[in-house]
Amino acid sequence: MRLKYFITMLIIAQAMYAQDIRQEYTINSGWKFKKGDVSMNDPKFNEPGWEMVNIPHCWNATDVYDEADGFYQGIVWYNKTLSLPKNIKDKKVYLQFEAVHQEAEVYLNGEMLGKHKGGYTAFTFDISSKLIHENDGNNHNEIALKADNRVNENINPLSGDWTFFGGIYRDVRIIITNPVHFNMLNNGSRGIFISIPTADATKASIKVTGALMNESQSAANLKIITRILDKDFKIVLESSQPYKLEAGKSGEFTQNNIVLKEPKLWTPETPYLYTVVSEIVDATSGLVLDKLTNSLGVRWSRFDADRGFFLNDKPLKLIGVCKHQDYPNMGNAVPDNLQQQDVQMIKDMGGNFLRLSHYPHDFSVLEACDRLGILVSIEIPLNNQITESEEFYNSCKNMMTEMIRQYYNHPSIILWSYMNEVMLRRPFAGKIATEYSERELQYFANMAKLAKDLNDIAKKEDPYRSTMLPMHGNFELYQKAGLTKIPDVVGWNLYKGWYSGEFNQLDEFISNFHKEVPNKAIIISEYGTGSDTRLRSVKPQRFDFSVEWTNAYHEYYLNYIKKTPYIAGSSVWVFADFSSEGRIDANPHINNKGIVTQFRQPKDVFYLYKANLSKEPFIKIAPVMNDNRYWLADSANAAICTQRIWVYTNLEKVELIVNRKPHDKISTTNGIAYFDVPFVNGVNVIEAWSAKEGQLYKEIQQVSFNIIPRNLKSSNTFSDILINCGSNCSFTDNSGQIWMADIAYKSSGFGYTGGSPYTTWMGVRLGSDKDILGSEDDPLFQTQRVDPVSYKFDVPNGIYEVTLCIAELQSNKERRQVIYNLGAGKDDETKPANRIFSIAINGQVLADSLDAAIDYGAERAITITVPITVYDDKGIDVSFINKQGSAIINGIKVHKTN
Ligand code: GCB
Ligand code: CA
Repeated sequence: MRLKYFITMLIIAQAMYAQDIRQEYTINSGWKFKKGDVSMNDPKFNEPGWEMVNIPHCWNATDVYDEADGFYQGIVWYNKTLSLPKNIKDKKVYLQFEAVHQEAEVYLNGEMLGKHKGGYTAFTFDISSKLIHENDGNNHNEIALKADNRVNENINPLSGDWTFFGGIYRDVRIIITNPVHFNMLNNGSRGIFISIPTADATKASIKVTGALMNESQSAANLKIITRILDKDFKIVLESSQPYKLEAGKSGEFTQNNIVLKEPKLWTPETPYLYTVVSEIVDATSGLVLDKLTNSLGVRWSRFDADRGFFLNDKPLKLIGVCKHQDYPNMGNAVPDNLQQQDVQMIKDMGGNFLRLSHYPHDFSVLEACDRLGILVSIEIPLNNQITESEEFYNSCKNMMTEMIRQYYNHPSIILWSYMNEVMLRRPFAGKIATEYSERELQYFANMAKLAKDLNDIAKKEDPYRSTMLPMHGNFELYQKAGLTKIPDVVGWNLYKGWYSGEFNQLDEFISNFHKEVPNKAIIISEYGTGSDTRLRSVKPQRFDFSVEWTNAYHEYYLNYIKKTPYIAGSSVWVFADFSSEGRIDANPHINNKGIVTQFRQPKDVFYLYKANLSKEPFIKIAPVMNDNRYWLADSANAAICTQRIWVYTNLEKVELIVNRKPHDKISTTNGIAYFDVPFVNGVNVIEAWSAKEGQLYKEIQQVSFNIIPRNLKSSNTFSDILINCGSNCSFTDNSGQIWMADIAYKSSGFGYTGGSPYTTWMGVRLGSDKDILGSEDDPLFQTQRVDPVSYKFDVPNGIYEVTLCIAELQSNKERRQVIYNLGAGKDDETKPANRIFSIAINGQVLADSLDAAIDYGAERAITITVPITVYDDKGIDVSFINKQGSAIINGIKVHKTN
């Protein structure tokens, strides 16, 4: 007995000498990949057809943006030769995947290791017994993985407004431990859970729980040691517990005698992190057998239905954003540094809250939140609806357990969330939305049961954090199903003033909810509007995707949120524009509600938030990304064009200097100061100055302005006129040309006579949500003027080119419904127009009996360019002649060639 023990120790000692306790490293390089299925009996890994890839990898990085409907959703295979260190026969070896979307079946040397369902959580296999060890001690083993990203009715999510990208898109790693080790097979978690059952400013009691295993041949006499290190990695506390474990057995442990005096508290301003080092030590030899480190932030939090959120007993308004994880050209295979850069940007903006939607994100995101002091809500991808099957319920519950265990030790997390807008799709809805059939009531009951189960899991796993259920703006439905009662916090996703209604319906909705359900804390878990930085408007309106409508919306919402004490927090939908393959907005396949673009360039509203939230003195001239402008002179004789600019700042007063002359000095309100600026033709230099405590802050923006004269004939400065027909927005196209908002004809100038803009959604929306084929300039073609008499241009004599842009928007082409667009599809946009018309320029018919839908195909961009010589001071007259139905025109350009 003694001898055996001695020998075991010797083996361990040697092993420890050879390598440091636990080895952990990624195996991301050099994988093979192939679309389609293979047979594990004869997988032909070495035959042609396999592509070499690295992890993170996503097989839909580009096909989600093309003009064809859909993207590759199906089976794929990965394969890799795994070279492990020599002589590890006596070790335990684990293979860990941080995420595979969404079903994975993993093999080692042809034998199945197991399956995993769900695309956003980690999973680990013990591969020790299946490894092949060669005689020389080398290890060459083969991993094969089958993945499938098709929607599966028994796995959540069933549907959603984001792309279900396939891939092994987060790190894959090998972990090698000694036979005595912390539990490696607890739902992909670290196996150790750190919590703070009680804390105040004078002391915090820390609890560490976990499990360990003795997979050696003999009983082990151990110590479990927990050390707490301060931020300089000095030990401030140590706790040790003797532990005996029989061979082949596993056991749990709890250490709750750890009391930290005068703890440094973790807050958004001072995100102080301690480090917890957990060790399993051989009691006899003193050798460390296993070791894990985790971060610890000492903080406690609660929600109050009337007074909002409290961190460490102090009120704190949570203000921040939601975020998806994709990046252009990468899909979901986004490197850690880019993910962390997002969190840094949110911090720089002054945000203190991040709702990780609609699924758990990469661990590196949480590390950044811990380090930077951003509070987090994290959720499982259960979205829109449920399947009433045990298998589905179990998939939800497993994901909830996996999520909580895997992310447990991140101090930044304050909310475990589940079920986003789960009443949005109502599979058993009757014709009248407010009437509920027996079947639907049954569905609601099943839904409530699942919500209750998920909430119970969260409470059982982690009694120290709160829960949230984010709902869409239909109070009655969630109330009816009993969902508003279940979580600690009700999240409201509200789009008043975007999908429906007016901005101020927000107040009505929230105050009504607070009255009806007075004991529930509220977070506005989503709010936002689409904006395409190519679209600008001086007459913004709902659903025009202009930057200006979005600015007005956020100004309203932010003010309301700030002043309403019972709103605990809010998260903008959404941090960055993101891929949603099935969505058709101004930029098809992209949801553009981001406050930064897909490439993370800030839009105006990013600075609105910064001006309101950040404490660092800051000043920014806006609109941003709009330094080329083009509009009419103020009057027939004027050489200037007056347009509004504004300054976002957290400083009190701003002085504006325009082209080196003082222009105006005004006080800021809610972070903004507005100025009307007289732009001159050519380059304009705008400076904004402010001062605080003797320090000067300034910003400079250059705007190059192209002023179009009101009287074209007397001018020799213009060369091009471009009009975005049927739209109030100016649009910058793919080649950088600016198409100005539609304009009525005035004598000696230019513009339309007759007709009206094409509207949908019963007149609410200008233009329509069609993916225009054959063009990147969708917004130009998504809006049009219907039944115009003519467009006239009173240009001087000369040689010109006229370009006509046309697309038939009305067709019965099969389309996928974007369910979020609640007003869509209700009018004649789905009926073919069957129109035939001719266009004449200065009396000469050039497009005779054009039937755009038949000649070119509906929803396809058509451009026709015609040369024309203007003499006799006739100008240009483009007239439309209806043959059947009404003529249309989507854009028109006049270019002077000499
Ligand atoms: C929502 C959903 C989110 C969508 C968003 C939108 O309510 O929760 O997934 O992307 O609205 O943009 O419509
Ligand atoms: Ca247009």
